[in-house]
Amino acid sequence: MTTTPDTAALEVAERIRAGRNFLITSHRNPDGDALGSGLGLQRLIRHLGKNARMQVRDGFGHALHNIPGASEVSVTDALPADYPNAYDAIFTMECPEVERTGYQVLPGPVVNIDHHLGNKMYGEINYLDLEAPSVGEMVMQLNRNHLRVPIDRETAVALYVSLATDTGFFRYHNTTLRAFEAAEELVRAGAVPGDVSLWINESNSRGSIKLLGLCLTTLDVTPDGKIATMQLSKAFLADAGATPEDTEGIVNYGRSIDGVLVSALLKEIDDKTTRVSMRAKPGVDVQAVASMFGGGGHKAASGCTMPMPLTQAKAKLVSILQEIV
Ligand SMILES: [Mn+2]
Repeated sequence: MTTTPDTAALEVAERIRAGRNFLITSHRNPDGDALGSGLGLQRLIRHLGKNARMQVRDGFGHALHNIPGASEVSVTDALPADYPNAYDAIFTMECPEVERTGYQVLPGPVVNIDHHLGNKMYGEINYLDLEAPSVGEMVMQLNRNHLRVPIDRETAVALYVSLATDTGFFRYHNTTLRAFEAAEELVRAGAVPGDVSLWINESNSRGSIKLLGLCLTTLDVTPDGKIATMQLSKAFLADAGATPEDTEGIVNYGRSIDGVLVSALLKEIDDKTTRVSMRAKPGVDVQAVASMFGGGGHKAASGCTMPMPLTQAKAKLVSILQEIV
């Protein structure tokens, strides 16, 4: 029997209706979709008179603190002591592998909600929809078809953040009719796109812009013009007065160059470990490259950790990328 996204959504709705106490989490280094989808779901569950709260393993930048409910999200290393017994479900938003949560959620009543290719289906319920522009939009489908809670302004803003950030503010190829239909519903419910854009796109920290400047000085494009790499050595963070969250988005600058098909940012973790973020234009699948090193993501945006120093990782990565572009 094949499970369609909507039959899985029905199972999720039944689980919510039957229960009363829920935990919500997402991946490490949570982004706009992680937090927006989780906080949107939290508000819908609370509207049904049930308890839901969100916790994540890592902190997040001040822009995302503008999402309604973000100040209530607990950033903590461990699940509550009463997990799993006291909970009817834990929702793992946007996590293709269970390890991405940074928590020991298994064994437990896990509801896996995600739109990434290659999701490992580790949940008791796996609500997966590869066509969804964002996981927040999947929460909207769950609500529209099954929960039927009126979406208030705060919920709309949280879900709009998920949609806008995952589509690159309606620029990427996941900016489908579905994405605009979701946007229409959220704007009708009170989300103000200009406000969200101001606090996401135009409230960078000084450290993040200084860090971007340092990384841009390392920009290297292969002779064929197709692969751009940048490096982020450990010293850059201190020199720029930046935090780890300030590295977000830097990799996109390489992809924005005319003719470049793949951009990679190589981050020095220590002298034996390099973290790689990759972004691709359509036609190139960086997820396939990330998976060679145990990483994941999707075709256009993926990441992995390479067990070697930065310089060696760069040479190895470029040679692999040259074979696929
Ligand atoms: Mn997403």
